[in-house]
Amino acid sequence: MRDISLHDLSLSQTSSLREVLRGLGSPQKELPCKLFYDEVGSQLFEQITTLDEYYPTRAEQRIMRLGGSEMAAEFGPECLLIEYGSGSSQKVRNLLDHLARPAGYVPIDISCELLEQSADLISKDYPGLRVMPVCGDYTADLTLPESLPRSRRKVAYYPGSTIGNFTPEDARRFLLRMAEVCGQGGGLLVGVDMKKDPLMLHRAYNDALGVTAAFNLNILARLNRELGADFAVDQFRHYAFYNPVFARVEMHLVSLSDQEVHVANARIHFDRGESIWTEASYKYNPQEFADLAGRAGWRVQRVWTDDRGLFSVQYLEVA
Ligand code: AVJ
Repeated sequence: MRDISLHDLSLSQTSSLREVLRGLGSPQKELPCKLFYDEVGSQLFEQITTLDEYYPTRAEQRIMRLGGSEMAAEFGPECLLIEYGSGSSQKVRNLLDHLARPAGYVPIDISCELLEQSADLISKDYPGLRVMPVCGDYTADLTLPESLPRSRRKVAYYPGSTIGNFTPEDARRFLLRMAEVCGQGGGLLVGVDMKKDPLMLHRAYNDALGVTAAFNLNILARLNRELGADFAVDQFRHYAFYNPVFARVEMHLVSLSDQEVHVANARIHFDRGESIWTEASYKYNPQEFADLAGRAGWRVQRVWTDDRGLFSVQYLEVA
């Protein structure tokens, strides 16, 4: 069963143009990482998840495969599952396989093409499940459909350690919003990447095949395609590193020359060596994440990790 029509959002129609110009106009230039996920970028990300160096996806998949039935038991029967950043909707299958009479599944994603395909596949594989895809930017004021099915519990599912893309303060605000959406008795299953050997982190964001570099650079190609910008993509270098002071991986695009770029009506100057900061990916140990979530009204009920302690999946309830 499939409800709801998808409204497409292209860059120029959204607040994103303003965000782009503000980001490129600030002293440390930056672009919001959600801009990675156009159709090309979403495909590149899917490729990243298959790379040898990119351990998070495999670690999380394994945790989900082994723990899915325990997680579903925590949710209880007749829950409504709301997935933030559902992408290809693969991980959620480990939950859907075990849920007792789920009230429905609401996948939310910014890539409408991918969302549409994935929702169709889920509907086909789980006949009888109500699937209500919502295409949009959940970091903005996205509203869920009003006619959500009645349920015993709303459970937000936020996999992939995407929560690490927020600063801790923004993550706290977002956790607070999810607590509001889920309400009293609500649940949250969240994937959180953990602190570890910085060399392992470095490799995960600097893969040998250069897929992560292509993913990062695609953001410039996208601005060229959708905003008529004129970035010389070969004049920028993918640069990613782990910053232990902030416990985050930073991804940048560094200008290889003094150059001018036009975006909409703006002219933007780059010095050689100047960077655009495109992504932060914060890493937490379990106690740090529990403290952060606690400040947003959530209490950690249970934590699953892989045998190497690389990644965690945590179940929380509104306190
Ligand atoms: C899926 C957003 C969590 O930060 O590791 C992968 C995205 N960036 N390689 C991450 C990403 C570079 C990924 N998230």
